[in-house]
Amino acid sequence: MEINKNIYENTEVIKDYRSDSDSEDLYVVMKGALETQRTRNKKTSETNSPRSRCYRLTAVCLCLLCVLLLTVIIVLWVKLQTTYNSLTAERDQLKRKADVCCHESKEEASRQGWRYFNSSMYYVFTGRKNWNESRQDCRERGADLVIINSREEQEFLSQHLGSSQAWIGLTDTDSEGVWKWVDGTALTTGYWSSGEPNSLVGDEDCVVYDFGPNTTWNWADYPCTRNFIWICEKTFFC
Ligand code: 2F8
Ligand code: CA
Repeated sequence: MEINKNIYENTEVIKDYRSDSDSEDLYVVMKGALETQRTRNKKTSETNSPRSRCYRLTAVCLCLLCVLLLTVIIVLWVKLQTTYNSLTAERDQLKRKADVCCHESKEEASRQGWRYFNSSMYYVFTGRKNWNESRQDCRERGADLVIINSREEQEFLSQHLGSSQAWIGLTDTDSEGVWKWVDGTALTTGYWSSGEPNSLVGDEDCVVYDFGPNTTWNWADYPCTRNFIWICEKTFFC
């Protein structure tokens, strides 16, 4: 500050005693230098004020916080990615194991005489049982009484499986006239024999498939307590 003051005073002196163009130039240069110095001094005092120190501190803190947050995010992302990768690998391995197991079960069922059609395997069991006992037997074999979802399936059964009347997984026990499959789905297309269902002897709540000459329209309702052979179906997802 003292130096600036001197410069300024000297400048004034030079101004007073200027006599030619050189001293005029010197006066301009020194005045300019003085102004520059003044501006610098002002800036320095502003930068060193408590408020600006506080701003700087806040900015540094914010920067550190950002870096910290970024680090946390990166660490979490890497951890998440690692977990995702290991879970995916585990899932793929389980899928492969399940697939192998499924193929082995299919082969085993095939060796035992089950017939394959469109993701399912079928077997006609020739002991005679009522509808509930037949269903129970299927379930004990990891299957259920057959559910017929298409004309192809209906006709496949007649081509490949037996020559008698057999229980299928259709019943209206819960509500008379409302036919439901064993998986709880409603009957949409029925392949009833002519005149069926007729509840001829009173309560005929269960359905048989008649392995007769008609390979399509061959269902009839019968009392569930009657004994027939039965058709089980296992579905395979491999
Ligand atoms: O025993 C009941 C059963 O009797 C007949 O089949 C043998 C009836 N069929 C016809 O009348 C064509 C079934 O509808 C009936 O359930
Ligand atoms: Ca009937």
